[in-house]
Amino acid sequence: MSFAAAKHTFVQSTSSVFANRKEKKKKKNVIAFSPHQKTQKKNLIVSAEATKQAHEGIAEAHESTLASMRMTSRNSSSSSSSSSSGTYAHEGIAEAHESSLASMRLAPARDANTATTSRPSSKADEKDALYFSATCPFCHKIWITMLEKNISFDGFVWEDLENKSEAFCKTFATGSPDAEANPSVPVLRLPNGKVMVESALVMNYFCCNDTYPGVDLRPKTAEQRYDGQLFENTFNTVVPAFFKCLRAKNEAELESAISEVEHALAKADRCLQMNASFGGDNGNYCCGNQFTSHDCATMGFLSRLRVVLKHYRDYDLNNTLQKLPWLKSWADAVEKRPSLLKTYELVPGIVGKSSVDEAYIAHFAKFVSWSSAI
Ligand SMILES: N[C@@H](CCC(=O)N[C@@H](CS)C(=O)NCC(=O)O)C(=O)O
Repeated sequence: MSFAAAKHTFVQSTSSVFANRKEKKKKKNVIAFSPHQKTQKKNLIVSAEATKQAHEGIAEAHESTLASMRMTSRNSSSSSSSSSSGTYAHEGIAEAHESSLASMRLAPARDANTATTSRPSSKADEKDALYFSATCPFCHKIWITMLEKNISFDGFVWEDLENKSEAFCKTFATGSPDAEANPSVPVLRLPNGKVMVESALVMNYFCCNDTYPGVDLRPKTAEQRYDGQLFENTFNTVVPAFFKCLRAKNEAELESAISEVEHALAKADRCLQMNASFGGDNGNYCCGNQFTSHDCATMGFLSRLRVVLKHYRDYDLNNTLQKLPWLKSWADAVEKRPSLLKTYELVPGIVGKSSVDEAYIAHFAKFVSWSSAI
């Protein structure tokens, strides 16, 4: 199918998606989380039992990684930050990036009063720490990467985002370019005290570091690197649109946000169509037959679109994928990866939910204020 034809079908399908949604709106009420459920989530503490289950379910090579995972201490009185606003650092990143490019100029000289030559410091204590959330889609990139590369890592610190530990908040402030920002996972602290933030960068640290040889997830050729990165950047424009869907306050806002989701996915589909290495006998990963970090950086978001938007907004990702054949082939390929399936298997035990879907739905509850009666 040519792109023009696919696009035409896509536009048609978009209107029928809305028609279907309006139909269903009369039939079903979206379940919004009650204040009681929210409180329960707030008080969530990963139990020793859940941790044990996670240990038991782990693949052999990854066993030692999770075997020593530890929860941080919960000293709420000294915690310097609250996450009740539900801020996602990634949200609106496309716009933020655009405006930061637009305003890129020589930085003004620092005012003598504010200039500093000292560095923010983090105590080196000979121990890696990766502050993490099992349901966070950004952390998911790193988790998949580590499983794919068979990285044995004993520094996981599973953060409860509703009750952030002091150690996490301090470490984030040490490494973030914006020390005042709401602390977000993932954050990696190395034994020498260096702190890294931003999931894509931490993921690449694990991909490019010879300490973790494993399978090479970097595309083999420069052209494939281009194609993989173009796909990753383009696919990830769905992220702010996804949050807009959740935050929508009325039907009109929701429809516009859903159009943005569909548009982002149509662009990702087009990237694959334009990529000569992709499809059929060439293989259905975004760089063709080689599974790469660009797949790791994107595939975890499919389940959020599928499960979370279905639950809160009655949006059916499968309907959209039917109209986007290249993206569907990619989704079919990456969603079979044992690494991804392993994370799905482990999530419920780590966060104390009965299924991975329930865990993801709970993770995003705080973003949904308007309950569309779909
Ligand atoms: N751009 C960041 C986004 C990270 C992010 O938004 N993480 C969420 C969890 S999925 C978070 O920690 N939010 C802070 C909060 O909930 O208070 C990245 O890619 O690492």
